[in-house]
Amino acid sequence: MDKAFTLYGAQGSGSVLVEATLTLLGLPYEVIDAPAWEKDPGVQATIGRVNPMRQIPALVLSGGEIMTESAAILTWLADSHPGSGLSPGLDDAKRPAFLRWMSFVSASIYAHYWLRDDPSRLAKTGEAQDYLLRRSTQRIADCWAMMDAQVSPGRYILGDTLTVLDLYVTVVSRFRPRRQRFYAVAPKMAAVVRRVDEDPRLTAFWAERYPFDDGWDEASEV
Ligand SMILES: N[C@@H](CCC(=O)N[C@@H](CS)C(=O)NCC(=O)O)C(=O)O
Repeated sequence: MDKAFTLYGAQGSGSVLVEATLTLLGLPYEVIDAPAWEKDPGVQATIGRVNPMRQIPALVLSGGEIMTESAAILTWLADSHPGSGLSPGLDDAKRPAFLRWMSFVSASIYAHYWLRDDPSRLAKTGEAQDYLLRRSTQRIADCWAMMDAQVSPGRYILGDTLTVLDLYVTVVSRFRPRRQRFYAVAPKMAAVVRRVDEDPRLTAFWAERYPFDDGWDEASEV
């Protein structure tokens, strides 16, 4: 079968969000490996061809249109397959909360990783870079805590149906400072992400694209 989607991504990165969504939807896709944080000119040229921001994920649709921005990609994929339940519909009472938290994870948490992937972008000395990393780590933890205090999960964040918001939180909470820190500041969502980690539909997928290697959840200082 033709691959309807081409995804620029990398193992253990934000592209895993999109890959997990495509996997749950049963949609064919191919991944072009482009670990965008690497300075390698070949990698930079590869991702630069589809995303001038030189960031992943970047999704090329069957008609050639390019989508970047993880929250937009996930929302669009889920909305395009309403039978999947992966997003609340436009007239669903959970829709405002869905949009609110999708945007929140993107803007208030994931956006920090432009700095974190290369702190020299904003600070010159090692000391200043270390300071920025520590402060952004704290900010990320604070944002998770604020979100956790304002949601009332059932089996999943918005109730008892898995949505792409659950995938979003599950994957982004694995980025540094990693899960143990997340579990400490976001106890309600901790139960949800553990459930998504263990979803049998994704067992083989996680093993290949974001394996639970030794020490995968250990908290890091920065
Ligand atoms: N706003 C983007 C952020 C994407 C992002 O930060 N991707 C990281 C990888 S997880 C990246 O490409 N980092 C490389 C860089 O910024 O140089 C989105 O939501 O998709």
